[in-house]
Amino acid sequence: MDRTRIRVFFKCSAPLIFWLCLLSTFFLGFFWQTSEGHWLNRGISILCETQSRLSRNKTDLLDNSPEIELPRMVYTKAHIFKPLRTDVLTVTPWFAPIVWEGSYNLDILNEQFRQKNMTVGLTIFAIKKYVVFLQRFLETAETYFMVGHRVKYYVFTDRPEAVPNVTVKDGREIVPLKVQNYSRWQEISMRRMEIISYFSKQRFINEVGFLVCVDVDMRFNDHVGVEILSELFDTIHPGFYASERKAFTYERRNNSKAFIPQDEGDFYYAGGFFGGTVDKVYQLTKKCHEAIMADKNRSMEAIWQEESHLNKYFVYHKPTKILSPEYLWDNNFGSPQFLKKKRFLAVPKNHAVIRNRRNSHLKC
Ligand code: UD2
Repeated sequence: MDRTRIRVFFKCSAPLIFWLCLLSTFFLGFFWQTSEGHWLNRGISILCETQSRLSRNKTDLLDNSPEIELPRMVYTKAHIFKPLRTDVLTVTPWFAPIVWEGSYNLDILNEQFRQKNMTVGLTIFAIKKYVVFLQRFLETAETYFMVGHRVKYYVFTDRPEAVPNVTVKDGREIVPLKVQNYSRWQEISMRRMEIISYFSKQRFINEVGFLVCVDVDMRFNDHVGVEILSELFDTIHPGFYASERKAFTYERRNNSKAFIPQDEGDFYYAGGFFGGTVDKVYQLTKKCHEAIMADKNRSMEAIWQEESHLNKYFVYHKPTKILSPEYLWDNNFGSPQFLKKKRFLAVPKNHAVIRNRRNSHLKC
């Protein structure tokens, strides 16, 4: 618009603007008079009330936040010049601990967790033939998983009647939850994200403090306890703990939502053992599910299904704790020296029988 046009525009619309302002002042004055400013006062007082209720809630939180106070405990003190492990990385550059045997004091962690009075939820999926893994999984979990703490085993299955009747200790419970099955194993594996996010909102948030989400074709072989718990954690995949970035089997097609460029990424995380607080697991699984569906709408499936999306998520939402491969091992990878414990082991399975699939993970 040139200057002359602007001038003409203002000349024409000035009287209109004038009358509009006059009218609004009149109506405002009228309402103020009749309601004695009531509606405005009320608005302001609601705002103030909400504000003060919020700050009161915060103050209440300050006074009532639970205190964790340890009893007298006798243990060998840490020494600044004697790192607990010298052969492996025990903290990431963003200060998340990496959990290895010998890097923590379980008595302190157990006492702290006990005082929080929380239940841990363990999610497993046993759909179609995978129900055969349940008996051994649950029995070994009773021996090694969160011993001395309250646990809910959430068993998602299409065959609740096939969930074995394993005896569990006091404070522990097996909760079969019926879900549909899918014809492709890839779909079953990926849908875990959708189901975990749905149940986090519907149920888990009211029942447990932490969620641990694992594969079912596994067995516990040694202690797995509260040392794993944190806001958001995952496990370093046993096939890639010493690999360079370029060897990670991240999704490399840039039109997939799981795409990770060659120069990004910290570790290759396993899809078979992750967890955190319910809100953080909800965020993670929801986002992964949405990304999976977005790929599906473009007729794409990430190279390692939800594991690829999980790895993408962790590039931009750094885990607050990382579990070493002690927490997810496969004897096909041997017994390297740094591995003091094999806590959670893959059960050898005949892929051709249990489902048709490739074996390339093992080769990497
Ligand atoms: C890897 C990952 C797995 C997942 C998958 C995606 C590890 C140790 N495992 O496992 O978490 O990311 O790759 O490709 O990193 N399931 C059923 N019924 C079926 C098929 C699968 O219940 O018919 C469930 C079951 O809980 C199983 C899980 O899905 O443990 C993953 O499937 P898998 O263990 O056969 O996949 P795998 O071994 O390649």
